[in-house]
Amino acid sequence: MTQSRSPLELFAVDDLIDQEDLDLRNAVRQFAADRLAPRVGDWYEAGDLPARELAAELGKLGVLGMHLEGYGCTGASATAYGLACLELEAVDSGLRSLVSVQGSLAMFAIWKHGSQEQKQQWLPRMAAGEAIGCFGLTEPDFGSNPADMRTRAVRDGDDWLLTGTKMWITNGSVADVAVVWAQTDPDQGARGIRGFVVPTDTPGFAAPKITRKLSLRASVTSELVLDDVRLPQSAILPAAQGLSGPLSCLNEARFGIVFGALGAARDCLETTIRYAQERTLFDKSLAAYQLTQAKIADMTLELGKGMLLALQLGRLKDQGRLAPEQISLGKLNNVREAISIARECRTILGAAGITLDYPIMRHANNLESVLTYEGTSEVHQLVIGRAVTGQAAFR
Ligand code: TGC
Ligand code: FAD
Repeated sequence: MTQSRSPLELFAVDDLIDQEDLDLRNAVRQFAADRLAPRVGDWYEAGDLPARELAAELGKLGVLGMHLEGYGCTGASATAYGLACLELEAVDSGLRSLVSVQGSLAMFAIWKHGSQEQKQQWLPRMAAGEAIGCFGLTEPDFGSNPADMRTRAVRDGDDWLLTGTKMWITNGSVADVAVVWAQTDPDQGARGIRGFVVPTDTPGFAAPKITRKLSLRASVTSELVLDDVRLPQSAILPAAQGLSGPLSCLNEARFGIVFGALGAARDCLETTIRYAQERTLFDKSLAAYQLTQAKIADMTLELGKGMLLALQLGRLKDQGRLAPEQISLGKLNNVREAISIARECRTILGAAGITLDYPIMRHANNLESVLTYEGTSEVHQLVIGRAVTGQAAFR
């Protein structure tokens, strides 16, 4: 028997990463191993997690809005942010989601499109994990097609009245602040879809938790019900006009998923290799069968290729050159391959693979959500299709 090497070591991917980014990655990896991995199975089984306690710890670690500058944010590179997502999702996609929604969706929306007052009021507390944010774009009838959303903001004197329902909103029931997207009437001085910063204790706002989920169970998912929520003019995000406002935030979160999904895949594959080495079947180790090795070799290849793609997208983002359709390449490929790796790993574990004693089926179930949120695989195929054919086929 020769010495075994981990799949990503084989690609020497760490050679492509700056030392500063590696240091941040290693700090998140250590935190994940010490504070998250031992507890995540219980959170998953319970269908809940201590979001407030975790937000405070993640804030201390410096990963909330870590790729943003100023307002108490770490100001790390995009690549470091991606690597942090990878380490968190190696524990559970729900934990990466908590961080993605806080930093890339709620904080980024305020950081990029907000007023100075909104930034000062929310960003330092959100970076520290003292305030939790959520991002309400999806509605019951408008997921892939947010352009036709029904939530409306209408003028009432100097105020806005917000009415509608948002669906599948991560962190909704535990949030202190919701960034909510709504249609506005052009006659009322605003243009199309606009974003609003809504403190969740505003009368008329409710966020019932969605239960009975079989995926992303270590994550809070909610409905947002807005019933004539009265907001001052200062609640509108001044710099976001039209659908490009929310879509610009999705770019950030999708980028994190490009790396994050590989974390889930890495955990599945490393767990499976260890299991196969220890499991004896018929008269030898499961890892010593050619059929097992063919599976492991193919998965190693896809994990490494996904990582090279993620690092290339990270490099482009750090250079300010990353286009949305390039993010779609990464989100489509890496989530699709991660779910395929999780399912293949499950076969190698046999019955043991279906339990919470191993992370594999938990990852596989989570990746069903990851495949759907932040743009379904089909939406990303259509984005890539439009980029290479020049023809939009969404409608
Ligand atoms: P389309 O006509 O293509 O574009 C409308 C306007 O938006 C601009 N734009 C973008 N801007 C920034 N980033 C992008 N990625 C952009 N894509 C388009 C575009 O230039 C245009 O601007 P303007 O100024 O000309 O008005 O829009 P469309 O209605 O045809 O839709 C295109 C489509 C289908 C790609 C888009 O609607 C889409 O991406 N749908 C998927 C929705 C989605 O991903 N929702 C995610 C909700 S959040 C979530 O899931 C959180 S999960 C928790 C977690 O992250 O962990
Ligand atoms: P639909 O849009 O109804 O799509 C159904 C199917 O039709 C999919 O296979 C889709 O690919 C396909 N389809 C759609 N359009 C086309 C087309 N043109 N051609 C061919 N096929 C098409 N949203 C938020 O705003 N904030 C959040 O924090 C958030 N968190 C989430 C957390 C979880 C756990 C989940 C599961 C979802 C979350 N979402 C959130 C919602 C998520 O973004 C949507 O579920 C997603 O955008 C897809 O919308 P939908 O579920 O309505 O599916």
